[in-house]
Order: sequence, then structure tokens, then C-alpha cells
Amino acid sequence: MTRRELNVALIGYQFMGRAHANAWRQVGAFFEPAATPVLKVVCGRNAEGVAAAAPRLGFAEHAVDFEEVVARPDIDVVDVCTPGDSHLEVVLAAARAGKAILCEKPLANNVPQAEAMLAAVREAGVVHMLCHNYRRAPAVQLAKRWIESGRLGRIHHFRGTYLQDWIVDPEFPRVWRLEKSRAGSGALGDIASHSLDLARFLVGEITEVSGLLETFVAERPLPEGGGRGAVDVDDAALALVRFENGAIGSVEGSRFAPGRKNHNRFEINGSRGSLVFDLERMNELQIYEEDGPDSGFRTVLVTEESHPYVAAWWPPGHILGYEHTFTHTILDFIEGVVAGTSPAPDFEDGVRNQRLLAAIERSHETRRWQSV
Ligand code: SOE
Repeated sequence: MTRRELNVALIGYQFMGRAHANAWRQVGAFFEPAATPVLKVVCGRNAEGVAAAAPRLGFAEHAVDFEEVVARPDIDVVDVCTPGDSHLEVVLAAARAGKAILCEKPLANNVPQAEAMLAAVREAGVVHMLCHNYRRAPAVQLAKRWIESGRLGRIHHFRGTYLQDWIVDPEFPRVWRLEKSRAGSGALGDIASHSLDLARFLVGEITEVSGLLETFVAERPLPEGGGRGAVDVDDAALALVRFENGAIGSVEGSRFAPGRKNHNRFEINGSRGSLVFDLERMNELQIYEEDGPDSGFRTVLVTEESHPYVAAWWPPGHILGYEHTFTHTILDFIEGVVAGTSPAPDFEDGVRNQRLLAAIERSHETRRWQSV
């Protein structure tokens, strides 16, 4: 029986577009997805840029009008990889056209937009998924298994830190991620949102936050030259969080941590033990068990075929990378599209994440704890 095909339209072709295109190309070579993706058309605002990107990314066609692309009857899936200021319009158009939708994080630039997107996909009855790729690092999936098996006991703490250093230089230009109108927020929505998603995935819902935002460099050179512009987003975002299940914790996202390149780390402490994950050592998971054989943390190399997703790749010790988290995400998205179910995190998770971001901003402004 020939496997069903899914015709893919990719909206956006820069960093996330490249990561997703790579995953759409790779998934069928290593897994048995329920349908075979066909890289039909990649869409971008810059005609020259998207025309050059199409062959490199493996797409048969390129286009500049997303409305026209998402309405095409031959398109089954729309993958949104643009900056946050266009997620709403692309998702509304794709939902209206009855397409399954994968959207990069954060879902939107504010809560009303995120809620409108969730309402639209529910109204249209289409499959929807939010790309928080780090959930599908094998070590993170293993952490989830350990927690759910009770290996850590009752969870008391989640401590997430997501640190980068790419804008520590005050002369680094004011790119779109540093503009509220484009990105919605700074480190808060760009990287702390990942930590918040992992907190929700591994520990549970968050009910209260106390937030602190800071912008260290208030203006920067404009990327296209011709002067300088104000930075109206946070350079760093911190939050104390209280979970529904009684755990407490902290989440930090900063782009001002020299030496930390993509240091997405979490430590979870429970009544029977602790675990530590660090994306910069993403094939390892550290565990400490109270009733373990010795007094220290052990490092587990998460590359055995019994570990999540690993069997499709390489023998033990032949480690995986950042790009594989996207392949695992797109594998599960394809399964969802074929089954007609929205894989987690879906747009409802996206709205919950967006409400956390907004509550952290409100708390910073009011200097008061905020319920979510
Ligand atoms: C830049 O901070 C960035 O590319 C984020 O936008 C991604 O979500 C993160 O995974 C890596 O860093």
C-alpha cells in the first residue's frame, strides 16, 4: 500500500525555516512516519531570498504571498516559521483553509492573538501543534518517564535557566528579536518561554508568578544602518513560580550571560532524588537518588535504543544534536495529522504559555505576584 503523502507549505525560510525544512527532509529517512512529507512550497516576503532558499531547503516551489499559498487545494500542512508578528494572520488564513498547522514558539506576541488562533483552529477542526522542540530531546523525554514513574518522588522544585550571550556587545544591531512590534518580547518570549514549556511538561501547571525584567542596553545600531534605535524588549527575564501541585521554582531567560551559548538547563528536585538536563550536553541526563548506590549524581548517556526516538538513529554513543529535536517534533506532528489529533504541545498549550508570559510582564510592572 503506498503511504499517504502530505504536501507541506513552509512559511519562513531563515533560521527556524531551515531547521524545520531539514526535519521535513530527514524524517522519512530515519523513521516510518504515517505519511510521507512532500516539500511543496516555501514562502517568504523577500522574493530573491526565498527563490534562492527553495532549492537549498528542498522545496519544489517558492512564493511570496502566504494567503495564496495556504489557500492552495494541494497543500495539506502549513508550517509557520516566521517572526511572531505574523503568526496570527498566517494561522487564521491556514485554519480558514482547513490546513493542519505547526507553528513556532511563542504562539503569538500577546494573549488575545494566541486566544484568537486557538479559537480559529478549534472552529476549523484542524490539527494544530506548537513547536517547543526541546520537549523531544531524548533526554527530556527520559526525564518525563523518570518523573512519571515516581523515581524522583514528590516534586518540590523546578529550576530553569536558559542563557545565551549573542547580544552582550552593545553594538550588536537591533535585529527583529529586539523589537517588541516584531517579537512581542525579548528573552522572555524567545527563550524563557521554552523553560516555561518544559516546566509545564515535566512538573505541571503554574498558578502564580513573580516576575522581573531588565533591559541592559536601551538603544542599538539599526541593522540596515542609518542610525540607532530604541530596544523596547527585555534583555533578561526572571520569574519565581508556584505550581498547582505544590512545587515551587524559578525560570530565567537571559541573553547577557557571556560564555553561555544556548544553555537551556533545568534541575528538578524531588523527595527521592534530583535530575539535571543541559541542552549544551543534550545527550546526557544527570540523576541523584536518595536510595541510590552512592552519594553523588550519575550521568546517564541517553543514546541507547531503548531511549525515546534513539533507535531510529545510530548505535549507542553516536550522539544526537539540536536538529534532531525538530525531526522528532515533525514526526509526532505527522502522526497527529494522520490520526486527526493535535500532539502536545498544541495551541492550548500555546495559550497557557502566552498567559504565563503576560503574567510575568504584569508582575514586573506591578511589583506584585500575579495569578495566571
Ligand atoms: C534565539 O534566541 C533562538 O534561536 C530562539 O529563538 C530559539 O527558540 C531557541 O531554540 C534557540 O535560540
